[in-house]
Amino acid sequence: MTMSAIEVEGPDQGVGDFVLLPEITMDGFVENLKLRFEKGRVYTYIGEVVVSVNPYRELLLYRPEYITSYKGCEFFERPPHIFALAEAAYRTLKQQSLNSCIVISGESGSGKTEASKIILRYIAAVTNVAKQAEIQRISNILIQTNVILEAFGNSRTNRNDNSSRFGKYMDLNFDCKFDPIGGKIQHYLLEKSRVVKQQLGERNFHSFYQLLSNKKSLQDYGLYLKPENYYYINQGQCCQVDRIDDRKDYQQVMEAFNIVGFTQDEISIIWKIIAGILHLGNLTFADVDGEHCSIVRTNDQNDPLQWISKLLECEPSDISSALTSRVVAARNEVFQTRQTIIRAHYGRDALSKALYERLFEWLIKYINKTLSQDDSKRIENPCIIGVLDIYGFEVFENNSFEQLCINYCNEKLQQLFIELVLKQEQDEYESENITWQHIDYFNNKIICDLIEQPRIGIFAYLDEACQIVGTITDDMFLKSINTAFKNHNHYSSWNLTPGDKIWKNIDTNKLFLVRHYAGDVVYSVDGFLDKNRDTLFDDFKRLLFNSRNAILSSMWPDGEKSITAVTRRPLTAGTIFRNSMINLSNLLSSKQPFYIRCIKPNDEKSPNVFNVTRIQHQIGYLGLLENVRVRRAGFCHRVPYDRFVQRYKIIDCVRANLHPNGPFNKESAAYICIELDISNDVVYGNTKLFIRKPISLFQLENKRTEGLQPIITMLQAHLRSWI
Ligand code: AOV
Ligand code: MG
Repeated sequence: MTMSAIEVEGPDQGVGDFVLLPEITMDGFVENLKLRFEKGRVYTYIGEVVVSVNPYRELLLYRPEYITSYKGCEFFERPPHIFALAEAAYRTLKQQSLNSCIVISGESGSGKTEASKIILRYIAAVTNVAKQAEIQRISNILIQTNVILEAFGNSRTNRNDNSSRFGKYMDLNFDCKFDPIGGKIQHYLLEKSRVVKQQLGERNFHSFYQLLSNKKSLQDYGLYLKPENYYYINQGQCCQVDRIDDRKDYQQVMEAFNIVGFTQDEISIIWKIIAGILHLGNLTFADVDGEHCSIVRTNDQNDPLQWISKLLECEPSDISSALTSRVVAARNEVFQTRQTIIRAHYGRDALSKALYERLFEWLIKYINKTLSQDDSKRIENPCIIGVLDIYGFEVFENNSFEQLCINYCNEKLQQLFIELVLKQEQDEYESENITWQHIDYFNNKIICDLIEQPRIGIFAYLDEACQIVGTITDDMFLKSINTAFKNHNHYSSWNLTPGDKIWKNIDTNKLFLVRHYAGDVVYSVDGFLDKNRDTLFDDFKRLLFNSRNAILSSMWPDGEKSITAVTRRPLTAGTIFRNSMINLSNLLSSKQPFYIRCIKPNDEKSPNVFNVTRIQHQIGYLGLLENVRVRRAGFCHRVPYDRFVQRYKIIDCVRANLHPNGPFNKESAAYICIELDISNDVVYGNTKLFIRKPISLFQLENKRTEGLQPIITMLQAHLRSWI
């Protein structure tokens, strides 16, 4: 491929920056997006924001020659691309010594995770000019960690075949030569309920199916049954998915484990835990006398208890008593109480979820250790680019506590976008000494408040309900929020009216609705209290701490403590999540932000369908039209003087006011503007030239092309004479 083939972006491909649209209307916006989508131009700018439409097919846009062509370039110098944004974030670091962050948002399946990987690939490719082995190692690990985290943290949902079920913020650290020297991953709330329960059409985490696809080792794990026969992975009735090759993915994960540096023992216990969880799902209980229960043994090669014991290296009797009884401490005495069959099943699921969660956390910790800087060469304050890839806004048939957290997280990001994009504009106009005009748009702070406010938000009511001693049910919590938010514009209690769709398995008396920025979501309150309390019985902690496997035992250090009455109430899941979101907002605000706004073109995962209604909805709630208006209200384009003169000097050189070698300053820029008669449309800031109307930018670009034409013709003639 030649460079020119990469460069070309003709007029039939729409405008590369929405600010260049003659008029800012929804129709115009969608038409431009569609035109570009059809031509495989899936990226378009709004100033420095990248709007990305999921192509749902492999594009040739990410090859090494593309990477090279974006290196060292300004945004507008090349066709819109995520590479340009990664380059800008990287340059911010290099030239202005500012830490930056890239915030990727958009609903589930819109392409956030793919975008984050494209960024990593770009950074890995443009750094390490000196080809140092250690820097190469770090770059490889950064890329390979994604393979591992996706296997254990992603899953097929009804929205996305590879849906992130945890939030991820990754700090990339750079040294004084701006090469990557390490990183740190922060994760947010893994949707662990998926380990034991999946909706129809959905799967458990990929890791389970990957393990089962590796036929060679199934004997070692006692996994003799077909995938459809394991309860923890068959509820969605789709163990096999067309677009997922579990076998190939398993091999990639194994390769990634090796590259990151996991030992054989570590790899072995990881898969043993996964297999152990599969067996736990098939372990059932028999009622003894209405009050007590016992584990059902099958006495054949599939006996779950025997395999759990073997894989987790715990005594069968210890597993049995942890699952069928509970040790309780009260008033300086220790009792053992027997569990009913319902409580035992509940305990089994709690144990499986916790095993998986601890494994996931251990993986992240392990990866962070590998990514942390070598103590001998530690740099105190490395430069940082943060990349945020979080679960997207989602609505399912049944939405629970996890969806409330996920959608709240998206509210927080939207709020940050509103504040920072506006603030940035204002700051820039201020620092450049320019006056500007305010644009109105919907501020979703009211919805964030509804959910997160101390004492009077939904999470606070939930915590309050969890703290009440005695029997308190999900319904009682629902009543309390129905009363509290009776008059809130973004909340409504949900009363069934004739004609409403009644979903299977959902108790319609347990619903409430939140009017999110991205649409209405009906939540079922069923299980809210339990998920928020997130209690894990000490019996399980002790059981796993006492495992003979040292690695597994190290995941359960809290199982070591002796049996005592609980004195302090641990923080609830909702509060932990809320706090982590507030911290995340603060962290992102402290860095120079860059945005990728992802759009999902259709719900069929098709490369050919551009569903206008769905897209209009996303443009609407992402506030993209307002974003363009804000960007244009003042100025459609701003550029530092040196860059401006470099690019457009050809226009004035003809008149010889300007020497080709500069100076590249405000005065030279003014010559060009006078020559083109656009002086009335520009404002001279302290360091940058601000252009108001897109037409002036067009004029500049046209004149530049005109000016270049004689040179190109001359060069072509010259070349011909050589052939
Ligand atoms: P998400 O991260 O935004 O959803 P993904 O990044 O997982 O979405 O994208 C969903 C699927 O769309 C991918 O698995 C690819 O098949 C396809 N896709 C996305 N971007 C591209 C691209 N640039 N080129 C080719 N295919 C792409 V979620 O994690 O569910 O919120 O929670
Ligand atoms: Mg994702």
